[in-house]
Amino acid sequence: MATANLAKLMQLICIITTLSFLLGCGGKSRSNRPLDSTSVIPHTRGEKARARTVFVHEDSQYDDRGAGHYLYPISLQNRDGIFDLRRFEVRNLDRVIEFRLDFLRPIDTEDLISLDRAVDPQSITGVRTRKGWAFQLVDIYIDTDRTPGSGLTFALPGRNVEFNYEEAWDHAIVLTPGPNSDVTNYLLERSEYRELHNNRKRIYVPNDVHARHYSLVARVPKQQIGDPQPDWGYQVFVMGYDSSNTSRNGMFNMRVKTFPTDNAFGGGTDYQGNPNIIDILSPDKRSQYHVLSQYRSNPYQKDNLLSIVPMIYSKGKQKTPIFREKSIHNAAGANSGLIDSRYTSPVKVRR
Ligand SMILES: [Ca+2]
Ligand SMILES: [Ca+2]
Repeated sequence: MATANLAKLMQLICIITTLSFLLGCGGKSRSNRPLDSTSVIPHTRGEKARARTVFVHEDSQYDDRGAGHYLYPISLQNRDGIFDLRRFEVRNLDRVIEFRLDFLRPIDTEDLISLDRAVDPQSITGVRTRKGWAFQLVDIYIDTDRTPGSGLTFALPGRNVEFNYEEAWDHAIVLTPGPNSDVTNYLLERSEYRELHNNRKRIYVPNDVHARHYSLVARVPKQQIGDPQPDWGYQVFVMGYDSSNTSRNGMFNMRVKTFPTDNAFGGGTDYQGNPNIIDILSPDKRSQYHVLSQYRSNPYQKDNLLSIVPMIYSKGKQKTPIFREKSIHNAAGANSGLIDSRYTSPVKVRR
């Protein structure tokens, strides 16, 4: 009798398991997509009820081409999409602000590219992937006070872009797959970037950063940057990581040159003027290519003009930012071929 009951029970468990498995599977296509906004990552579960999204930006797909024609490094050409940001979300938790970046392709947790080993023999030991990802370097810039001229208008070294005076950033967060101390030491030791050195407290390299299947998730204590407000502006740069780039104009970003190499993107120039950024927050592909291609790159660095990248603001919660004509399109009209005077007036070259 007891055996018969047990058999029935086992049968019931089997049916329930099968049903829940079938209901849980949303088909093949879902498994290829990044987690959606309702997904709960394990370490936020306890705080889910209090979690509050203060900013969301859905970025274009297939715009991991920087200024429009950038090509992946030869060593990463079979990993198309790993630098393509799909979604950026900022959440206000109890004592921390959480930044979540979803990419088009899964995050590589191991650095298996032989090139990287050649560049950095230490990577064989797993040093570079100890945080769970290998190839993406990310800057997040935040304008917290919305006060023209308050904050910094230059980007971190090697990014080769600037911000508008009206949209100067107050805080930057750097997500590096390498040791945090590499960045903090760089900021501390490179006194030739005097303004950057003096403002190094504005730049935060979080310890609490994790790679998920398609995402990088970083948490920053509010005491570092304050309580997030709905009118804060954000910009995100997705770059390749190059542990060896600590040159005069470089801070662990992979360079974009004329032709791709194993350790550089292609589609830029062999000088120092083109942005070394592969994806930014942009209303669409076209506006991104337009913004990032407003540069002049010369053998003589003083003649260079850097692209000016707009901040993205969202007054309401969870709204895709409005297309901001004045900042993003050139004033003369996108099709005229003329460059907005903002881009051609002299720009101070900051070293
Ligand atoms: Ca994108
Ligand atoms: Ca973009």
